[in-house]
Amino acid sequence: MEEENKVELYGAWFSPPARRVELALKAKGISYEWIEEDLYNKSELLLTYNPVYKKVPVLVHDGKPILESPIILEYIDETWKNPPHFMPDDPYKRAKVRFWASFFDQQLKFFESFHEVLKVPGEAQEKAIQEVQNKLRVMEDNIEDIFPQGSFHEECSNLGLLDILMCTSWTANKAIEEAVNVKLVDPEKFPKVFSWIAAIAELQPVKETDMPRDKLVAFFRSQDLSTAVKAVAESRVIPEYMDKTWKHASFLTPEDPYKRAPTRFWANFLRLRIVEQAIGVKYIDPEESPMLYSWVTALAQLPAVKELAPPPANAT
Ligand SMILES: N[C@@H](CCC(=O)N[C@@H](CS)C(=O)NCC(=O)O)C(=O)O
Repeated sequence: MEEENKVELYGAWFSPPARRVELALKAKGISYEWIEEDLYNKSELLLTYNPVYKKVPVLVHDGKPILESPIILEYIDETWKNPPHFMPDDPYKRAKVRFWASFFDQQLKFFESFHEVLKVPGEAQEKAIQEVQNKLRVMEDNIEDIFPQGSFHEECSNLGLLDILMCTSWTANKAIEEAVNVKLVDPEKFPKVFSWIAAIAELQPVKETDMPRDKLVAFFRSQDLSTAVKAVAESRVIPEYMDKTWKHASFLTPEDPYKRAPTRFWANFLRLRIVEQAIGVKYIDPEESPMLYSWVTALAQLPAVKELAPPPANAT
């Protein structure tokens, strides 16, 4: 028989959605067991509890799994009715909180869109930064809709659902800013958003559940594709140079310029596959593109390619 009121939280140390749930449990004074998942080698239990997304966080309460962090936060609020109350009583205010929570997760994507900035080099990175800032601008310009009195501090003393969403991505986002060396939540451009986050960050349960910043910076630096992609992309030039210089073993680029063009074009896919292996991010879906996937997978298995490929990503 299940132990009554047993609470388990499946999370990953670097996961802002998992931190949301941890902060909610801490703020309400609920005892729980944290179960660290290796997201590159997921446990059978995680896959059983969350067969749809196979993601953390999963809250297991008395043996019942609850999925998706905003839904988990509401579940916690409705099950443990002591303060802080994450949702307002008034249905209209509740609707507004849900509206902004949805904007936060579906549009601003406070963590994912920052993470996107890590994955792309050069102009694409500038575009990704611009996109994040356009969404932040929407929040900045509408902050009175979130806090009608315009007072964050007063409202922050009762940690609400939006506060939780905002502050649990903050340390990870700052770590990304540091790893990539860009300022995304610029206090001068977004003073209201910035001071909101700064006020929540001072609350005790927020401090207690904060993520290890240095470890995050190192983790994100190891994932910084803006430099990794550049290195691999430039490495495509070298085989062509070798081919042209030592002509006795020409195996890489066809002589015919027309044939050379597609070779260069498709070389990108091999590059992506190697990058996938290095950082554990999937670009080529084996179900959507089975032939392409099996070709690049076979190539990546060649001893010469294998020997030189970067080591696989390690999540822990
Ligand atoms: N919408 C989900 C997002 C959860 C999520 O993206 N979790 C990531 C860690 S930050 C994960 O488990 N990734 C594993 C994977 O994608 O395979 C939530 O809010 O709970």
